[in-house]
Amino acid sequence: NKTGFIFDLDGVIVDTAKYHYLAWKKLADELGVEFTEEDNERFKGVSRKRCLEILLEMGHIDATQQQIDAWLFEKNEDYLSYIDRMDESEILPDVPKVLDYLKRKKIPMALGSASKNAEPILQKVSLLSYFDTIVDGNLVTRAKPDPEVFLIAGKNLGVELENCVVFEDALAGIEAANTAGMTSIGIGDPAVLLQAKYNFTDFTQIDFEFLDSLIDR
Ligand code: G16
Ligand code: MG
Repeated sequence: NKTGFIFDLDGVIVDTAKYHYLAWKKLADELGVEFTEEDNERFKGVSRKRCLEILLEMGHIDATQQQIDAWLFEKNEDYLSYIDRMDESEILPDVPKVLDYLKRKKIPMALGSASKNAEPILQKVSLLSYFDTIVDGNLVTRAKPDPEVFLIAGKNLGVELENCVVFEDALAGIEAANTAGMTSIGIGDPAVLLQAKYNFTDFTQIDFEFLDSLIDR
């Protein structure tokens, strides 16, 4: 039975959350909305559009669609200015070790992200070639915890859903993977990612033996 691996982007492969935060913070300041790093936790894994909705709710701000589109554009332009400066040094610890190992074993791999900027980011950090399919915010209409992103990824990989393994750092992503009937692996705080089948603080905690146990089922 063929196994496939699906990786979330932000919080799993790179820490772009810090750049999302800076860009949202700038917009929040302009709008006079208080926005802390703790608030930013709620934005992880959530689509850009939904993030702005939450921000406007926080500030009790009503806006026209035209204003909303302008703010979404502005936030993204600011975010892209940070992305533009990214390089390999921003890959999270031991991610290449795991990607290399799976690639050598010819295991199909997908990216499953809510971001519309997933491809340029992977290109910036030189990891694009590892993935057989990129399923991102440009393809997906229903945000995590809806399983759509992972269902498309599994289909594109040609792997049965129960043979897909998902790495996720967000609670909504773990829920999405579980709903899809996939094996969920939480990357981050185990106290937060309670519903994950397995949990690791980061990829340095994952060894080849564990990866083999997922492959040979
Ligand atoms: C990422 C981030 C979210 C961000 C979303 C959309 O998701 O975690 O904070 O809001 O992408 O990003 P963009 O504005 O680039 O379309 P993931 O699924 O990679 O964790
Ligand atoms: Mg994430």
